[in-house]
Formats: sequence, structure tokens, C-alpha cells
Amino acid sequence: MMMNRTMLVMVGLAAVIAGQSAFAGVNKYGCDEQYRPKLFAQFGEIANVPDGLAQDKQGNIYCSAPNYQDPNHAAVILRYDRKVKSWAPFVAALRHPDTGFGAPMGLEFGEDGNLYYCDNQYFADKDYKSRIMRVTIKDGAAQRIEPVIENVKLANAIRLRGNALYFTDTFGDVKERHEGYVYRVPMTAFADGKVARLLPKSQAGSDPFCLGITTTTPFGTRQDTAGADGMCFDKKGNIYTGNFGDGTFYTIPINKDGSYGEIEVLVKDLNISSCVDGICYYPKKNWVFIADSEKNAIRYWDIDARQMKVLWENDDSDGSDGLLDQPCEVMVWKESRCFGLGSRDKLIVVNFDFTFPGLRNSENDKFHTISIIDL
Ligand SMILES: [Ca+2]
Ligand SMILES: [Ca+2]
Ligand SMILES: [Ca+2]
Repeated sequence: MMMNRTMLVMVGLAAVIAGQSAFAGVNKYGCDEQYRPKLFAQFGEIANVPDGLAQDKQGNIYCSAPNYQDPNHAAVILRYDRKVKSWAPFVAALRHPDTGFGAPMGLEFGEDGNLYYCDNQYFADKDYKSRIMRVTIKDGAAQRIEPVIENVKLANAIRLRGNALYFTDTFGDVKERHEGYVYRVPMTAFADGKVARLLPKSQAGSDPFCLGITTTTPFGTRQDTAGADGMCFDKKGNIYTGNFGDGTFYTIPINKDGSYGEIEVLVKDLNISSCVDGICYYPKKNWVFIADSEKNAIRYWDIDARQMKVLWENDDSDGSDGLLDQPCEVMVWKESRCFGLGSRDKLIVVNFDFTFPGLRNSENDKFHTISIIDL
């Protein structure tokens, strides 16, 4: 067939466009460019190590900052006002009387309207100083903070569901056992000024609050023994968690009567998952999003397909352009489309940027950031 000049130009243009879109379509890790993280927040030194995420019913976002990198800046919980579109300190974390530090990590609102958070004292003192704290809220303002659960090693992720508080403890320090723990503590155990206490980890198997124990197999250059880190529920109430140290991913299935069954391994394969930090549930797709601190990646567990896949992964980055820099927490911004934020749901990702051996993040740099991904 003879082509005239116009046809040739059109064919040529189509080839160029196809070539460009193929090139722009995926990054070097095979991730779809439509999920490239963008910069949502860049904090100054006031939040030199951000960690946890929560949201209130109005869609305002809360980010905890334990500030391990420069504790001269007191640990704080920051609040993003959705309407004003700006961040401000919400409340200073309560200092532990023995360590002198506050260290808020995972946080979530309860149905009682109060904010609960994990006070991770493990980096200051490994001897059961960590606690679960309650921030009493009145008319949107913090009134006071007090411990509700004590005798924790490394309080990490927290969730509230029904009449109970759930959280993970990432270390046990029981000889020759590399364990992590998922706890469920009924709200009645810390009602009326009471404080609930966990049993020591050597007795975790018989602790009535302990729902499941994870086991970590340290590997490679990381040799990290950290256990259960992130935690979330799906819409049925099944629990998901995973190990920071080796990426093993678990579920604890809910029974018909609301009790929980035995913890089950879903993924134990370093080629698929080698680090699980914060996780969250995405009801629309029935997925669990997973922050992979080691590889600067966001993965997801497709509950229906029973498969783990990667949404995004990037090279070492300082995060100033929005790319992931040791992502530690993920949160789907609730009904974000209703807030006039466009037609796609938003995934908020906190970058911890406080590196441990063997992670892709090479430097605790000066950019302290939150990323946002259009889903
Ligand atoms: Ca975490
Ligand atoms: Ca950074
Ligand atoms: Ca960095």
C-alpha cells in the first residue's frame, strides 16, 4: 500500500506517542506511573521523625512525631486542618516519668471521641516502659493525656473496634525467640481510672489480652528481629499484621461469635515481602496496603485474590519531591472524594526517614515528609 505524506506523518506521530506512553507508563520497578507519590507535607525540625496517622470524622489528619532524630524538639501530634489546608501542633506527647521522653507512634480515634496512641519508649528504655495513652478530647481540643495500658515493650500500631482496643508489640526479648504480639484489651479493663497491665513476655502465651504471636527469621544484612508492626481490620473484622524484621504477613481470622482464631501466615517469602511496617485497609478494593520501610515501597494484599502485589517502589530518595523515603505508615483518606479532592481516593504515606541497617534509605536527611498517592 502506498502511503501519502499525511499518512506517514500520522503513523510516525502515533509511534512516538505510543513509545512515550510506554516509557512513561511504568518505572524501573515495573510500577504504574499513575501511582507516583507526590509531596503532601514537608515538616521542619518540629517533626524530624514523623510516624503514625489518624483522621477524625471531619477528615482532618493527625500525624504523630516521636522525633527520635532530634529529641530537642519535643514529641508532638500534629493536625492537618482539611479546610484551612495547613498543619499545626495538636498536642505535645506526654513525657514518661522515667525516660523523660514522649514517643507517640500509632494513633486512632475511638468511638468515644478520644484519641488513643502508642507511646513507644523502646528506643529509650527496653524494659517495658511503653504504654498505650488516651488523649481526652472535648470540642475538638485535647484536654489531658493519661496511660490506659502499661507493661508494653514497643507499642507500635493501634486500632479501636467495638468495645476493645487492639495494638501490636514489636519485641518480646525472650531468649532465642524473635516474637511480636497482637493484643486485644476490652475498654472495660481501663474504665473508671483503671490501668490495664500486660503480663511479661515470657508468659504472653497465657496472657488473656494476647491474641496472637508472630515469629521473625532475621536475614541478610538487616538481621532485624522486629516482629508484629502494622495492624488493621478488614470489613469483616479479620485482623492483618506483619513483621518489620522479615516481612512475614499474617491474618488472625474472626470467628462467627466475634472471638479470634489462631494466627495464620499468609506470606512468608522474602522475594515478595521482606519488611512490613504500617498497614491499612482499603474497603473499596478489599485490599490491605502495606508500607515497606526497607525497599521504599507500598504493597497491597488483595484479600479476594490472596496475593501480594506492589503498588509503588522507588530508589533511595530524600523525599523532597514526594518520593518514598522509608515509608512507615499508610492511610486511605476517608471518603476523600467527598472533600473536593478530585475523583480518585487518596493514600497518605508517612516517611519515617530514620534508617536502620540494610534499608534502602541511606541517610536521615533534612526533609521530613508525607507523600500522597492517587488511587
Ligand atoms: Ca510502625
Ligand atoms: Ca527525607
Ligand atoms: Ca532519607
